[in-house]
Amino acid sequence: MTNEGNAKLTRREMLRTWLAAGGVVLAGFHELRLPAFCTDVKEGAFRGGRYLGPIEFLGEGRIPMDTLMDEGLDGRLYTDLSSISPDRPVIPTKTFFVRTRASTLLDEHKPWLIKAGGLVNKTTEINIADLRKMAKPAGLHLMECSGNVRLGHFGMLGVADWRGAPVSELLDSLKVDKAASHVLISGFDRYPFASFTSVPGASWIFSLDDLRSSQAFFATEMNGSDLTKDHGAPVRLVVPGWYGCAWVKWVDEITLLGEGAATTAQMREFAHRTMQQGVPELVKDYRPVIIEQAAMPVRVEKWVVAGKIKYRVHGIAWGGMRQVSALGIRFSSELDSREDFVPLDNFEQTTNDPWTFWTHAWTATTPGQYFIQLRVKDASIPARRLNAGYYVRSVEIIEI
Ligand SMILES: Nc1nc2c(c(=O)[nH]1)N[C@H]1C(S)=C(S)[C@@H](COP(=O)(O)O)O[C@H]1N2
Ligand SMILES: [Mo]
Repeated sequence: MTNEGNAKLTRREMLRTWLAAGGVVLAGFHELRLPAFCTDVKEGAFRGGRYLGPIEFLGEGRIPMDTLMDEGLDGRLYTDLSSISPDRPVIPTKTFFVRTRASTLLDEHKPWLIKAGGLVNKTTEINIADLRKMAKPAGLHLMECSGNVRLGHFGMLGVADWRGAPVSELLDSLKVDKAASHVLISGFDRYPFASFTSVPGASWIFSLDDLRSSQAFFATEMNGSDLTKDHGAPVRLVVPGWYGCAWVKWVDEITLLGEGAATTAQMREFAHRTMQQGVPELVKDYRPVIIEQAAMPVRVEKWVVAGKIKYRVHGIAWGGMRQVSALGIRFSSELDSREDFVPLDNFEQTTNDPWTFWTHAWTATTPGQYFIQLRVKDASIPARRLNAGYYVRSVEIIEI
């Protein structure tokens, strides 16, 4: 069974899982043929070397990856991020993570209407054809589930190429009252069965300013095709830079509200994961669910170069509002080590959204278990999750 909330493993649990899981796993031949392993090895520390295979991350569970599991509210697909590379920065729709599958009660082929009301001149219904007319290419954006868990190999994270209608344009067409400061956006939420893990209903209330500044849009297409049912067909909200919990799927209602609006059940459910202070009752006390700067390794490769074993770490950085010039990495045998972070070998961020790929060469000095941890050098950059160790991954090194 999958459980989004089950993110924390104690150190003892991790050690136990390691013992059960064993150490090094070599890749099948199909892995060895991936172009990503070959393109950039001409440069630097791995020139002339031979790739021996990937090392698996320990203590992350044995969940099937890239596979749709369960139904409805409990439906999940965890994306295997271990083979992503700069030449394929977009996750194909088929393996893009899913958190909550479409309800069997939902018929996306019936004429779909979005009810627009509240503090507007006149209550209206927006149809999909109108929305499609307003849609334009929106580019690559990253979505991460705020409950992106270690047990799912942090596979609730992905980048897609979107097309949609800007929220700001749609709001302008609605003749919004002066008194409106916020907007409730909600999605179809009727399911035939109760969930083991989630409260049904996805409604989020945004300030109008936040929606404008984030350049949010109502997406009708993903990766060049109409949205699939599980990803929110016929229309979902995309809020670039925000956690997925605000990217409402199957949008069927837009309601303009004033300052005093109360938070929705979903906002309250996600308060802890989105690092709010307590569980805010009022929307004005609920902070934007912006993804702060984060980074993690996605693949550790074992190489032999000039007769010596070397490790090549591939990773990603994502989130944040300001670009960072350097990221530090640390390989330590203790989670709370005092050792310093060293700058990543190859990291150059040109945008916060979507992700940035990086690599780093590492020679382990002794066999054993290592925690791989990253840190933003500039302490003024918000990175609470990263700094709290949320994305620490570990490997067992047998050969040095
Ligand atoms: N209507 C609706 N929209 C929803 C949800 C939901 O349960 N119902 N889940 C949200 C959460 S928590 C996430 S992380 C994203 C996941 O989108 P995906 O399944 O397309 O990856 O959708 C969001 N939109
Ligand atoms: Mo989520």
